[in-house]
Amino acid sequence: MRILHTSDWHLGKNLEGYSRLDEQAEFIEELIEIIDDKNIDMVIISGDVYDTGNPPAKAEKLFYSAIQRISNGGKRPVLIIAGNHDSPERLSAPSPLAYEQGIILLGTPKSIAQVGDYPHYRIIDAGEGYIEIEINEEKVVAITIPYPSEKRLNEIISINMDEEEMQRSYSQRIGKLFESLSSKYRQDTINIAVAHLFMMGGEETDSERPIQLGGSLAVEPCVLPKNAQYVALGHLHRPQRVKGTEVAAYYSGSPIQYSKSEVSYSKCLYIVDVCAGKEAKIEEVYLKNYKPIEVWKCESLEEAMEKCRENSERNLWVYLEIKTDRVLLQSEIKELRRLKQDIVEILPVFRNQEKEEEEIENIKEKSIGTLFKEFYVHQRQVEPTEEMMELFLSVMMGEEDKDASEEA
Ligand SMILES: [Mn+2]
Repeated sequence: MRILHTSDWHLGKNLEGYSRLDEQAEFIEELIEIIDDKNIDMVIISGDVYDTGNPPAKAEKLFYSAIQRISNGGKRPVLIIAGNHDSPERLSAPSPLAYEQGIILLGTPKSIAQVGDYPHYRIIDAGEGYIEIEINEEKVVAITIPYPSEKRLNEIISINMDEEEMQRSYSQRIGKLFESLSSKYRQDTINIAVAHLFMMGGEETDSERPIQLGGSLAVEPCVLPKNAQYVALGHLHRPQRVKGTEVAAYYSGSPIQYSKSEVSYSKCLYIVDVCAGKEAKIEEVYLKNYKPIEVWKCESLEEAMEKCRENSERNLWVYLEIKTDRVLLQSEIKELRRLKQDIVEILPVFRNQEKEEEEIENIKEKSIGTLFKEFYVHQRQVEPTEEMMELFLSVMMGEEDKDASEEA
């Protein structure tokens, strides 16, 4: 069986208020091309379909048309779990209509898919956290863990636990869940897991939003089910294999650069060739960069203007940093924006500010005597006499003694 793994679409997400829907629609087109080209049997989306629990209508429309086209009338099942950005209820609301279409939407770790014979596939068995699907005479058992928030796992999180205990028990609880659910795996089935989790040691970016406020409830890689042939993860936006485990566990990452911290690597998805009892073969497929984000650091306003002019035809999002001695005029900002579309931020970097920051750094390293001498020279244009230096230092010492006695 050939499975395609993608996640973190974040449909409806903006960049500093600028819509990314056009790029998201381009991604869907490329995705469907890949799916057709590569004869994919099943598609997995590991959460964060939307950017918010209440997505804009255009984002929902894009999602519905995408999954309808992917599933091809139910011939190619699509398994979707909710991420920390999705509303589980809202994401899974179309379920009664979706099964016939080959679309399986699971909102929470407790969600149970609807067993049934559908026109082109079967859901043979399902329960909290697992599903067995038959597609083209092959059977897949998938452990499914849509984003397990603290609230959704609150039975093990007690108020009296300290942070370390809480962390341990969260990870352990997920481990227990994997352990008990993996009893559904069999010799004659393809055994996989689909989860939206933050695995310890994973590389983060600026666009994920912490999975838990006030400290991440990270999961240790050692708790992943040993006998899973592939674990399709969602949450981290950089594609990566989970380190610290033998299990083939991957984050597909987001299909689009969602912050300027993501500009240094390519986006991708994974194609997994897997059959019962054999090691999975995993292929990384790189996606186009539909509209790159670039950060331009310019030494002057003139350089910034020139750069805008040179790149006026390129389809980009631009963060502009300009070194300057003064505040930029509205007319100058307007001119920059006229020359180059889609400048998402103009950041003036004041030369004085740089200098001041440098000076503050220097001050920390100097003795009080040296600082006094420099100040004196600055004020009077002559160096202080030795007597004056001694007097200053003795006054300073006296002050320190006084401070010390007052504190006691
Ligand atoms: Mn995400």
